Amino acid sequence: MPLSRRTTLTQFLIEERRRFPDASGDFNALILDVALACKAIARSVAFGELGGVLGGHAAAEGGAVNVQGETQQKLDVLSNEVFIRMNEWGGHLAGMASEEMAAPRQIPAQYPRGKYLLVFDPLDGSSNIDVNVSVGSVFSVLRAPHDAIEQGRDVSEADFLQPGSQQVAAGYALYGPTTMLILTVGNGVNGFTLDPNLGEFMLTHPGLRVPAETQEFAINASNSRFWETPVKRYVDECLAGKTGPRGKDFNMRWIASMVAEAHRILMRGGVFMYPRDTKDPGKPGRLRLLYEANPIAMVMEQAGGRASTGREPMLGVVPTALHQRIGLVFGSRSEVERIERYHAEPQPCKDPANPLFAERSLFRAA
Ligand code: AFP
Repeated sequence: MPLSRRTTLTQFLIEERRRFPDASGDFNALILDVALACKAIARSVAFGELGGVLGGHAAAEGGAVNVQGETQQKLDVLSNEVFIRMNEWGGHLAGMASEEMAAPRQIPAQYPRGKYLLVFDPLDGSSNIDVNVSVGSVFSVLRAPHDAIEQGRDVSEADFLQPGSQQVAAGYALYGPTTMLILTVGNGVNGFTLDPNLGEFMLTHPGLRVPAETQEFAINASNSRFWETPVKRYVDECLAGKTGPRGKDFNMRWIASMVAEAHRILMRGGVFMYPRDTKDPGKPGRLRLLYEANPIAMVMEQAGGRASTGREPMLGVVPTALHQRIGLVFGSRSEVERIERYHAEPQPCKDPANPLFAERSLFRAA
C-alpha cells in the first residue's frame, strides 16, 4: 500500500476521537506524547553500544538497584527519563508512576496538571538488552480522581490503585526488527509500525484479534519445581502432546521479554504464564500488576483473548500497592479458561504419607 494511503497514528486518534464529539483532545495529545517517548527509546535501543547505552547503570555506589531490588540497566534509567520528560510538560497528566521509581512522580510546578495518570514500565525485558533480543515499553492510562483534577493537588500512591478495568488506554511499544506500537483506547486493538524515514507510526495492523485456539505456550520451565499443581497439570498435558489428553502437540517458547511474548500471542495465538509460585513466598508473582499485567490484560481482552491471575480475571483485581506483583496468565481465550478451570477444581491434598496423593509431573521435583 503506498505511504500516501496509510493512516498515521495522529489520523487514527483524530478519527477515533470523533466518537466523542465533546472530547477536548487531551487524551489524543497524551497518547502522542507517549508515542514520542517510544520513538526516542527506539532510537536509543537501535544505536545500542554506539550510543553507549548497553550494560548496567554504574551509579555512584557501583551499579544501581531499582525499587524492585533489580539491577538497573543504563537503558532502564534512560528510558524512564525519556518517559518523564516527554510527558510531564503537556498538561494532560495529574501524575505518573513507573517501575523505576519508588514513589509517584509529581508534575513540576511550572507545568499545568491534567486529568490522567500515566503508569509505565519504560523498558521491559532489560535482561535482553546486552544480547540484542527484543525489548519493549508498556504503558497504562487511568483517569485521576476528581479531587486531584479539581484541586490540582499532588498525586498519592492511592490514586493509582485502580483495577485494570478502569484503564482508558493501554499498550506497548516493541523494539524488535521493526518498532511497533500496539494500542487500545477501549475500542479494539490496533498495531502501528514506525516508518524509520518519516518517524511516524503508520497503521499496519488494524483490528487485531488473538486467535482463540493455539498450540504454543510460554513459561520459564526452570521454575517448574515451584509451580502450583494446576500449572504443572496444564504444562504436563501440553508436553504429553498427541499421546496425552490434549491430543495434539505443542510448541514451547520463552523470550524473557513479556512484550515480545505478548506480541507473538497477539499475532498468532498462544498462552503466556508467569504464575504465582513457591519460589519466593515474599513475591506472589514476578510481574507487576499496575504497569505490566494490567496494560497487557487490557490489550488481550480488547483483542478477544483473556488475562487472568489463574484464579480470577486480571482486570478485576483491586491493587493494594503501587509495585504489587501478581501471577499472570494471558493469551488465547480457550487456553486461559482451561488453566482457570484447573485452578478452580479441588486440588489433591499433598499427603506425603500417602503415595496415592503424591504429586506427579513430567518435571521431576529436584
Ligand atoms: P526484566 O525487565 O527484569 O528483564 O524482566 C522481564 C520480565 O519482567 C518479563 O518481561 C519477562 O517475561 C520476565 O521478567 C522474565 O523473567 P525470567 O527472567 O525469570 O524468565
